[in-house]
Amino acid sequence: MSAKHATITTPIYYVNDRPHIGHAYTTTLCDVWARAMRLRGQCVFFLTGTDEHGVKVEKSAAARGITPRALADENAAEFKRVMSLFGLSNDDFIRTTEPRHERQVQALVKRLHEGGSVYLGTFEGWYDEGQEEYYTETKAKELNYQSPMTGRPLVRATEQNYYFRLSAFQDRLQQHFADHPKFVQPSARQNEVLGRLREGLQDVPITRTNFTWGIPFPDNPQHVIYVWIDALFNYITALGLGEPDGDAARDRACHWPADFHVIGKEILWFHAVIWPALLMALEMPLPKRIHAHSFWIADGQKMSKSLNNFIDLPTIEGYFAHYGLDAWRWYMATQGPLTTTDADFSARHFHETYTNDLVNTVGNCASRVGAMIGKYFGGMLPEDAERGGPWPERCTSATRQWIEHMDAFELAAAARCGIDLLRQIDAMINETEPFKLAKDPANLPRLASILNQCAQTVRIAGVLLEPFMPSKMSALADGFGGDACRASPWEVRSAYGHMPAGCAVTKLALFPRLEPIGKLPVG
Ligand code: ME8
Repeated sequence: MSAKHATITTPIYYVNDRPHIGHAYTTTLCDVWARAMRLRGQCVFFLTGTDEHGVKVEKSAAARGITPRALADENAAEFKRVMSLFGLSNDDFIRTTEPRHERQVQALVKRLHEGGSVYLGTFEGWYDEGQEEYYTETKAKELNYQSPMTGRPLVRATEQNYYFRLSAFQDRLQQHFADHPKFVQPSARQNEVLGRLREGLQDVPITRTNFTWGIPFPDNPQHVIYVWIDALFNYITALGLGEPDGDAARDRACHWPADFHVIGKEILWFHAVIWPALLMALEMPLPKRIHAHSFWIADGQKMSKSLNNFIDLPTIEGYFAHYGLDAWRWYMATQGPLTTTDADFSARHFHETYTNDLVNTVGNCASRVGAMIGKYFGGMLPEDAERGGPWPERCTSATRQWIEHMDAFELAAAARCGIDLLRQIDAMINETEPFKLAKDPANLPRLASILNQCAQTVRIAGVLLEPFMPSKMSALADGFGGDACRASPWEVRSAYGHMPAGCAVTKLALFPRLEPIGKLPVG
């Protein structure tokens, strides 16, 4: 049987901005999921990249006196560097200025044009220059004719453009939402989209003539393909689907449809309505799910360029240096704005999470169990005459729930499955008091069973936590069974009792107790 395919994508990020916490967040979430699916033996394709065309890039480049391509090259390189700094395991990094992308976008747009879903016409509407987005009259009025992002007035704009016949897909989209109640998650977001969808859809312009930094419309190059249409196509151009006979498609077509497009809430409309309609027009399958998370905010305030309060790369690197990369990933995946509420990033909360979850629970549990096996059994896993007691069932159930949560992209809940096992182990140690049992040799068999059960369970918890903290959990796996256990396929690795009696168990110091980051001497 061939492995199940698992495909996940991040938005592709604008190169007119430096990488910041928002980009790190979405990409880390996808990375956790991708690692979880790889752990389960699935054939994963995890895609990220950069969105490099459009007026914003053209303007930022002009402001610096360089060409748009020079700006794009510089910032795309920076995004790539950051991805590797963060230990992100993406399988591809697509840039929209790459020939493979540009070629396919033209081919796809040509197909849409020839099929009648794209036509030439005149458009007039309320335009948000900062966001490069048109609004309907109703929406513009609601916004008081001001950009919701920049506050600048919307302008009345008229253009001859190519339009995408979005209005033709209203019924099919509504039907798709009705048939797939989890198409957009969280469900509150699906309702939002559906509400707006019911207001009716208008055709949307998909080309511009007011700038040149973009992909020319096939056979009419003074029209440039609108950056959003160009960008959305990345999800299939990376798989080669715009050239069905090409090499990329041969290897990668199996990865469509994607399981998840993970995005921030601000770009949901494009992903939940425009993108599916484009795919319908191309007669291609739709992605299975779109997960729109909320925002990191800082001290109760929206992070924005104008407030200059983004948690930027140097700040993030400060956290890496102090707490380590895995602690950062843990905080992102378990405390972030994964659902409908924004999450406040605070140094204090970070520190509390680090101390409670990682020092006091994961680190402490692994170190206690390793230390006792060292002390009472010379560092070798003792026999368990009780055959695991309640623990095999507890571990199986935790693993089953972990799988369900991962499949649903409930990452914080999946993380809890691992942490809860360790908390239960801690509780058992406190209850059974092995250090007291050890005083009487008659208790040796009982002591052996308890510590075997602890070790087996710690090892499984480590497996469940591995996608979140790959390097720390690799160290844990070294101490609990080593390569012999790690090299096994998922079914074996995730099974209770996989560590044989007699194998080495070592005491580990995974997460040192630290001072809060703010209390460090500066400089
Ligand atoms: O929108 N909290 O790119 P972009 C959490 N190029 N996530 C955040 C965030 C925050 N405060 N701020 C940004 C674009 N993000 C387009 C996308 S896709 C075909 C084209 C994350 O560079 C979040 O994932 O502005 C958001 O959707 C993305 O960064 C926007 O990145």
